[in-house]
Amino acid sequence: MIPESVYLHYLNSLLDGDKRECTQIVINLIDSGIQIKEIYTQLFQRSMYRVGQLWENEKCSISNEHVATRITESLIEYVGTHYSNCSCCGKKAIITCVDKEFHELGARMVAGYLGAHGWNVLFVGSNIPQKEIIGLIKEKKPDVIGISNNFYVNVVRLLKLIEQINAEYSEAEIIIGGQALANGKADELIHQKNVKYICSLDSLEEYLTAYNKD
Ligand code: B12
Repeated sequence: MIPESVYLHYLNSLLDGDKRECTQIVINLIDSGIQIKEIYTQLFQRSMYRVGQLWENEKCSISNEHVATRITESLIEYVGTHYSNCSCCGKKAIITCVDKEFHELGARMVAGYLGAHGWNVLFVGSNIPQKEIIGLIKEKKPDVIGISNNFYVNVVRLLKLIEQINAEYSEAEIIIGGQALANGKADELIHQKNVKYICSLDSLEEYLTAYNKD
């Protein structure tokens, strides 16, 4: 558990755009044995959700939000590399965002978390044309495909992408996540057997435990 005082210190440093201080806080947490999931969710996700609220209420400018995003992006990579498990478990995942989706921090975290569990991860990121994703899937033949969708307008693109993946490469399991699918939306819209909605890193941990048992 990350202490509230550490979270608040991190949040203030993030809002100040102080990357050096944010990095030092993260290094201290790693040194004190805090694990990747806690740092990703209790520090990075929580602070970015807070940045979002401040931005909505016009208490944080667009440029401050962009700086916070950039700092978070690089620290997700830093922590992911630190915890990266070099003994590969033999499984491969492609983690991407749906076309026209610019939010990619959640997908980055999923990629980092899988990397820490020995998965070979190809992180594609945001705003990639659907045909490119399909091409990569057919080339790399992953065991699992992860798709992130935060902006509700892109849900239709997500449904089309799932349909096309299943038409062209039905061997993979598809995991989907992101805020556009929260509050029951995923259950309402997704009915394919090989598609699972995963709302958090806790759920991803459960998914991996079940996956390893099969
Ligand atoms: C940073 C940010 C941006 C940045 C993104 C930069 C980047 N490189 O990622 C920029 C400035 C580009 C942006 C743009 C926009 N944004 Co914005 N943004 C945010 C903000 C503040 C933080 C997002 C974030 O990184 N969160 C932290 C991550 C870690 O959380 P997460 O994505 O939820 O991921 C977790 C889970 O959802 C899950 N998960 C996510 N993906 C996946 C994938 C898989 C496979 C799995 C298993 C799990 C999983 O696991 C993650 C870890 O727990 C949010 C506020 C918020 N509440 O999040 C708004 C927010 C997401 N944005 C929003 C909006 C509306 C927009 C814009 C339309 C604004 C505008 N008017 O232009 C555009 C849309 C652009 C587009 N086409 O996508 C809304 C979305 C509402 C909705 N559901 O549709 C939010 C919620 C703000 C709000 N409350 O209104 N945004």
